[in-house]
This record gives sequence, structure tokens and C-alpha cells, in this order.
Amino acid sequence: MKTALIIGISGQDGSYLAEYLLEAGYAVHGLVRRASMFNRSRIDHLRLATAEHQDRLFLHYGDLVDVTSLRRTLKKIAPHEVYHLAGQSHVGLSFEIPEVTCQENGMATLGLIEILRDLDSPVRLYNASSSEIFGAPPASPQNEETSMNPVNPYGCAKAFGTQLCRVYRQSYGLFVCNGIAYNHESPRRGENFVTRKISLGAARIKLGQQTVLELGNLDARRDWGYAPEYVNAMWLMLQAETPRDYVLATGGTCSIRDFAIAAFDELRLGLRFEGRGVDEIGRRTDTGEVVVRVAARYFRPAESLELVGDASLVRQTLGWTPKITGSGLARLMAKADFELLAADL
Ligand code: F7E
Repeated sequence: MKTALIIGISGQDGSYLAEYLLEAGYAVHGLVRRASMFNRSRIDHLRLATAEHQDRLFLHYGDLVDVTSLRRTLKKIAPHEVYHLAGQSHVGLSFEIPEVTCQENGMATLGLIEILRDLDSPVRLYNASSSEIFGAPPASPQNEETSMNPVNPYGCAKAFGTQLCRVYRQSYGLFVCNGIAYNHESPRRGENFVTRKISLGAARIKLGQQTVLELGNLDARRDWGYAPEYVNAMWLMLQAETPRDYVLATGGTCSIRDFAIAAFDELRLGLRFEGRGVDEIGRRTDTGEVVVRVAARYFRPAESLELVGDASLVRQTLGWTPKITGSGLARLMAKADFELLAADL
């Protein structure tokens, strides 16, 4: 039986990956942070006594930045595969807490690959890199050869971790792959990311639980995919003969405005935008009520305005092709949130 360690198992990607690996017959270990409140809602269903594979799921207290406990856990488990998905993942917040962001997304990655270098048995590592390493890219779409040019502390930390993984692969022959993943979302996304904020906001407005949704830059465009499809790519990367970096993207983009229009439309809420910049508003087409407002506080000091990935390499080499994109994703998320909230009523 193969054994995997997921660092960041309680996050969106970690929870989908745990499901995927359990289904594939793995013993799955997850590193969880100690906190005064449990933060395991995304994996609770896998831990129930009645859950199909609960006897192959093991949680360990630890922290990515606590190198000693990480080393101890890795030695004890001796996994075949490690998926490094943990860290401060909010780009906007990285301007507020740059040092924590760099410790968790940069230095901790170095700490991890140093431990892996010393392990007796060979281990394969997936490192969650990000399209934010490109920041303001010299070319569009971006691929594995595009130079890094991050524009925020998060992107800088990810660029540091990504490059170190490359260096350790070249210098020590470690089996390390960077997944340069573009935005990937789902109904399990945290509410401080724009897609979930929109899908939940639309559902609450539909149910009369909220009147206005405040957003930041509506002109930003993102290459949005569906998280469960992305964890499949993570696994495929570690099954390949040779370790490589891959861009994981859909190849299409959608603006925040269009994502909102699709999410609201799914719930039969027509949305019409008027005005520009911070004065832009979104009205319901049936009642004329203002339901979307732009708030300056959600703008970032610097913004990657449009990032779009060229995922030809992963498609040709590993046969991975994402199916759900932009507006389809907005509809899927709005529907899921509406059903979730309606069930609670
Ligand atoms: O912002 C704009 C915002 O916070 C997307 C992470 O997974 O993907 C994610 O980072 C865009 C930005 O994601 C609001 O300015 C407008 O242009 O959902 P987000 P992100 O920053 O793209 C990358 C690939 C990662 O690696 C990250 O870990 O939406 N935007 N209005 C807003 N963003 C937020 N959060 N809230 C707003 O109200």
C-alpha cells in the first residue's frame, strides 16, 4: 500500500486530495495545526466512524514552520509521496503579513526539502507553486519557461520556494515537482477569496440574508479552474517517470464582473453593471436594487491584472485537461452555496 503525507490536509486542495488518494487505495497521513478551535470541517466526513476509508486516514499535529516536528513525522511515516499544500494563501493579506507569508511559503519549503534530502528512503514531493510567481509577466499565456516577476509578497515567497525546489532537483536528484497552479476554486474555498465571496453573496442575497455584496477590482481577470480536477494533476505529476514542473491552468480567463454575473444568473438574479472604478455598481435587472458595490478597501497595492496559463505540457505529457472553467465554475459554486444555505433554513 502506498503512503502519502499531505501537509495542509484541512484546506480546500488537501481535503479533495485526501479523498482522491483514499479512493486510490493509499494510506493518507495529514499534518494539522494545533489551534484552540478545530478547523477540520473539510475533512470531517472522511473521519467519521462510518466513512468508507477512515481506517487509512491518520492525522498528526505539526506545523510547517516547526522543522523538528516535521522531521519526526516524516521519519515515522516514511511516506512514498509528500504533497506540500500548506501556507498563507491569501495574496491580498500577504501585504499585511509579509514576514509570516515568506516564512510559511518560502523558508518552510526550504526546511521541508532539506528534511527530504536527509531521509533514508526516496520520497516524491509535490510543491504547490502558484501563477503568482509570474506577477506581471512578459508574455501571455505563461508556460514553464516564462520568467518569474512577482508583484506581491506572496508571489515572492512562492518564487523563492519554486526556485529552491528546482535547485534541489538539479543538485541532489530529489524527485520534486512544482505545480504552477492558476486559481482553482470550489464550494470548499474560503470566503475571503473572491469566487466564494461572490457565490455565497449571491446565495444570501437570493435568500434575503444579505442586501449588498462589496467587491474590489472588478476588472481583474483570472484563469479559474475547479479544484478537484487540479488535485488529479498533482497526483499524476508524482506518478511520472521524471520529475518536472508543470503549469496547471485552463487557458481561459474571466473577469470578476463576469464571474459575478454568471453566479447571480444561476440563481435567477439578473445583474447589470454601471459606472466605473470605485463608483461602479451592480443592479438587479428586475427590481433596480443595488446588490454589488465596489469598495476601495478590497483593492491591492499592486495587482496581477491578468494571468493566464498555457497547460500544453501537462496535457501532452500526462494527459491532464481541466473541463470546468470561469462562468461554469461560477454557476456550480452559486448553486452549491444556495443549496447549502437553503438546507440550513
Ligand atoms: O483574488 C480580485 C483580486 O483573492 C482574485 C490564491 O489561491 O490564486 C489565489 O490568489 C482577484 C484579485 O485570489 C475582491 O484583486 C476583487 O485580482 O480570490 P483572490 P488570488 O489573489 O488570485 C493564486 C493562484 C494563489 O496562488 C493564491 O494562493 O479578485 N478581487 N474583489 C477580490 N479578491 C478578494 N479576495 N476579495 C474581493 O472582494
